[in-house]
Amino acid sequence: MTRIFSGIQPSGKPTIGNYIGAMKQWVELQEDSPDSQLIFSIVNLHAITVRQDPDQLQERTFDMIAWLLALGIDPDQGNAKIMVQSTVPAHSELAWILDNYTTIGELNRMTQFKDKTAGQKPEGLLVGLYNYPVLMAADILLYNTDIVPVGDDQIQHIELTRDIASRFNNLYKEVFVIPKGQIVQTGSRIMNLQDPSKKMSKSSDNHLSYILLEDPPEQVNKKIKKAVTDQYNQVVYHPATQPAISNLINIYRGFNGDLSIEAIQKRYSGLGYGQFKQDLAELVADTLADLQTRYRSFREDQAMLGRVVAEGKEHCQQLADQKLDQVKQLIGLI
Ligand code: ATP
Ligand code: LTN
Repeated sequence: MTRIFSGIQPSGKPTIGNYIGAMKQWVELQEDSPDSQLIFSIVNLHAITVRQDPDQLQERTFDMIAWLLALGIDPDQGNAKIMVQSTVPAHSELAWILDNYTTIGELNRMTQFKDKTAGQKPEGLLVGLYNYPVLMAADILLYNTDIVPVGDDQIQHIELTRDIASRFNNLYKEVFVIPKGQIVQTGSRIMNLQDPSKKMSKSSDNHLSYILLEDPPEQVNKKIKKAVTDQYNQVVYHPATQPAISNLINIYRGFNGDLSIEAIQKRYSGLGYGQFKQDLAELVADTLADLQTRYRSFREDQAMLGRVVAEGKEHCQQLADQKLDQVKQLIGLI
């Protein structure tokens, strides 16, 4: 049986980057591999590596669960579970243990940390943000995970997880499964609509830089219309020389995978950016409108959301405690 684990931070509202790079893939995996065991975690302990408003963090945790349900993750169906990271203490406990099998040299190489702290004085940076990848390794390793479906920016963290796990296994015995990262073919890194050299991110300050899953059609239209483009006015896919239009093509494909890149280029040949942007806005807005209807009905059902949290906790605590006990025994902790 293949075990699949992934996570998303409740650090903001989910964007179409999260959807195309990660969440859509999760739903497909759930449907395509009925024999797999899947766990999707709302990683609220990761979210506190950046200061959060407590009430908002709680609300966003439930928002994120409702989004996963709206997209089609179905914990009642049996093979997929949704869990909130802070409800299973073994995540934090294993992270502390793995800290002692991870070097400062390894953490210094993490590009996400470097990007998130660029220009700040090292003295004031939080230890949690630095240590973030070790907690992620703990999340993954607790569940004998084989596959971790993520966006491209997380691959380096999964490589680190593999290194930590192998080091531990070599020192003691084969207690950890060595996981593999998995990214989607197109759209594994959706870029910022205002600056295609940066990743689209839900915690960006510029609301024109991202499209939220909850954005109404007017917002989607406005953001796509205002999205920066390249200078050629041709719908051509060439990420190196025409990154802005290539990003919009990736978004198009994220919402309609039936059209190949070639087919899109052909359809818009000679039409310029205007027509393409208009069609893209309509495609995105229509798809999101359907999802938003589903989202609202799940989000209103607080009793059901509470049940999902409780069941996820119960399922995961058992598995995680088993693994944690094995680890503790191996290193002499009682
Ligand atoms: P934050 O802005 O708070 O750092 P984020 O928007 O980058 O958050 P995460 O919660 O860190 O999102 O990521 C959840 C999943 O979504 C991860 O698998 C991540 O790789 C994926 N993801 C995030 N942003 C993008 C993007 N722009 N394109 C593709 N995948 C993405
Ligand atoms: N760091 C991830 C979120 C995350 C995660 C995980 C992803 C935390 N734990 C375990 C996959 C597996 C991010 O997207 N920023």
